[in-house]
Amino acid sequence: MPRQRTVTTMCPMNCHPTLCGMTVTVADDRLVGIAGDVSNPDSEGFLCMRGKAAHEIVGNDRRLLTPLMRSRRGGDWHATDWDAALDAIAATMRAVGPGAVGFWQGHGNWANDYAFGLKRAQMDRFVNLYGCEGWNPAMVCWGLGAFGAGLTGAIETSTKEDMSANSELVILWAANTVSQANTMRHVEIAKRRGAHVVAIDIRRTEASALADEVILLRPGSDTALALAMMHVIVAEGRHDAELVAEHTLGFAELARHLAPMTPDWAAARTGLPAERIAALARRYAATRPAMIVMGGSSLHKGDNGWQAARAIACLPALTGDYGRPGGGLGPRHGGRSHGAGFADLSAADRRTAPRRIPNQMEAIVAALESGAIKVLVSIGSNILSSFPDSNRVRAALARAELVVFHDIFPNQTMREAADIVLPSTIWLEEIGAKSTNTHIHLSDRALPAAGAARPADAIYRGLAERLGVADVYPWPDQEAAMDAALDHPATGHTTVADLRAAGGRVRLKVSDVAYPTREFTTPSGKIEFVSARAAAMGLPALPECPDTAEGDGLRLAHGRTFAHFHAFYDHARALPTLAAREDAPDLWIAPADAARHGVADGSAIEVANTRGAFRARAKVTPRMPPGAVWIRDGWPGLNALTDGAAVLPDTALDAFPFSVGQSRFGARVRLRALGPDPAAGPDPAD
Ligand SMILES: Nc1nc2c(c(=O)[nH]1)N[C@H]1C(S)=C(S)[C@@H](COP(=O)(O)OP(=O)(O)OC[C@H]3O[C@@H](n4cnc5c(=O)[nH]c(N)nc54)[C@H](O)[C@@H]3O)O[C@H]1N2
Ligand SMILES: Nc1nc2c(c(=O)[nH]1)N[C@H]1C(S)=C(S)[C@@H](COP(=O)(O)OP(=O)(O)OC[C@H]3O[C@@H](n4cnc5c(=O)[nH]c(N)nc54)[C@H](O)[C@@H]3O)O[C@H]1N2
Ligand code: SF4
Ligand SMILES: [Mo]
Repeated sequence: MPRQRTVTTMCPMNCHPTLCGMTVTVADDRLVGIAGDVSNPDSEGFLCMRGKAAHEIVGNDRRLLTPLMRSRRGGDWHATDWDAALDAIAATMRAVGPGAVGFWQGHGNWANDYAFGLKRAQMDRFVNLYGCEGWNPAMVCWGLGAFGAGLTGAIETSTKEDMSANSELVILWAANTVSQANTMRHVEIAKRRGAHVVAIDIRRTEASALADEVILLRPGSDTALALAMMHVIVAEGRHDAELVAEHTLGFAELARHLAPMTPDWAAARTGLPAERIAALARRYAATRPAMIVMGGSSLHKGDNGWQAARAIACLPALTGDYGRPGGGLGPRHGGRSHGAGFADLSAADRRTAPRRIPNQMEAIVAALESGAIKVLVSIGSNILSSFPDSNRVRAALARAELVVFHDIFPNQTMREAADIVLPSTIWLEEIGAKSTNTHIHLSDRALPAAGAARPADAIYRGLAERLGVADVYPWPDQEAAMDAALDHPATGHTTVADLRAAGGRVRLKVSDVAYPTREFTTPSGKIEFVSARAAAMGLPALPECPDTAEGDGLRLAHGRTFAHFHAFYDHARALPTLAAREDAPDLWIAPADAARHGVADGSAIEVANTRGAFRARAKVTPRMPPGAVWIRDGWPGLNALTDGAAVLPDTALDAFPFSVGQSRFGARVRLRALGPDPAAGPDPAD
């Protein structure tokens, strides 16, 4: 009998604020089983179907296990070794110079690092010390929403435990079960305690099942709803005048500004009856404490941009809910608790060259187009799938001299745009840690590296050695690097050895309630209804609802499902369980819109606009209101439809430590029936 041992680790997907504990059993360096970690206080043994499917990563015959090179894109790959691959990369980098080299990272780099930030910082450290370009990935994800909330003054979030213990009203504002399962367990506890639950979405979601009330509005109209709620609260004197006077800036201007933004005004924009809007505002004002669980990403893609977050974050300030247990803003992707932090090892203060290409998605694409960036190294990101306006991105990548790709499976970006492939270790073959809003969890190494797979730090070390860059990896090993990152008051200066001794985790020294002292994240330290900082950036000082051009066609809205993590694992085709669960891209269409376009449920359709076309399968469902369509992200080719234009001017990019230069991701689309056979749709593996 081989000797079995059990290792405590974390699921390799980053559904933050949900991150789930996992125990793996190994025998003779082979995986025997994966189970939910019942001792994990965040997930309490829960693993969703994606987490359970993670065992299909191990020993998967589609895995990348050797470095690959090809002499021209579209040509055949041939196997090589790390030394030859790194020699070739370093030679091109030397030839073009640091200024023409860019490093980009995505979620794959944080499979056992999310919200700990060591692996993210290790890329940045190489970038800073070598003096090349490198961008902060928050901009593709949660940065824009945090920017809007941050202008108002509320970036921190309160914990799920605070919600279940204290909230009397929970508003799930573009937040869904499939993207943050562990939060929802606490919504259920709050509900059993008597809390009222409202879900605001553009379609009837999985979270609707939890809700006492479901409010379905037009995509991108959330700013109008939030402003009209503020109008009702202020016009009817339902705000907390004392706390508003003490902790906010610009209330009188806000009150004047809100005057025309009546429920009728918002009804025309949201499609909701005015009485419904007024009733929601009155319930919100009358119920203390009330927690708004604001979506992290999908809410801020398309017409809302940052404005919805800016406006929604004003609501708890009117009712005096910030700093109150059970009140304010709840768990959000990318959000952190009060007091959270880790040591920053990115050597940002030692950058050897000024930055030239800003943290702006569109600027990266433009830099590839102009030749300002000639070498792109992509670590754990499927950029052709995740960036909008992908036809433009593909053409931009085609101009690069060298595209390097570090991943565990092939995907669209590798097939269409890469020149050199470096195989990555999987989460079980590395040591790392992941942080929830309350804990730091060790994700310990369980298996030896398969084939020639190596972690990302092998790239930085190998290139630094060849290019003569000092101090890129000043630690004896990754465990020592982790100890350096853990050396922070928020962890109690813990170490990997301490974490192991404590069963894999320590509680962070954080407050469950955000802004417990009501010192906010603004220049004034108050909640800023009027923001001089916004005005200085050339943005409106007060929360505003931009009039979005209507345009032709159906609005395309985004989100997640149970069966995918973005485009992980070759767009989920490499894991049989996930591929079987979603065998083709389903586009949600309202019955009336489907009838108008002659589209039948389950039939193949073309979704198109002036930027591009995408083939999908029609999911005709009364859960989707007319006027919009919805699809989950991560399908190859989907982003051919979406808008890559920058949302914010460059003047706004440095307001916060995280990056905010998101592209719009908006799209209006038209549908065309292709026939009854869904097999006419794309095979993403092609
Ligand atoms: N249309 C549309 N586009 C979107 C979104 C949307 O809602 N709609 N959402 C956006 C958001 S919020 C995000 S965060 C981005 C995500 O964008 P990215 O961060 O680029 O994520 P993926 O496209 O899934 O690419 C991640 C890659 O990492 C690989 N990977 C997995 N594990 C490992 C590992 O251990 N090591 C390495 N090296 N690689 C690994 C996966 O196989 C995958 O190919 O997409 C954005 N794009
Ligand atoms: N299963 C799964 N979970 C994930 C991820 C994943 O890929 N798969 N990715 C993780 C990452 S990186 C991120 S950024 C987060 C995403 O975090 P979130 O944005 O919080 O979650 P989503 O599920 O993408 O979107 C939530 C809801 O927003 C709705 N929505 C879309 N547009 C609008 C709108 O204009 N107004 C309103 N009111 N609602 C709208 C969608 O219908 C969806 O139900 O999820 C994380 N969790
Ligand atoms: S919810 Fe996310 S983190 Fe939890 S098991 Fe599922 S995929 Fe993993
Ligand atoms: Mo994201």
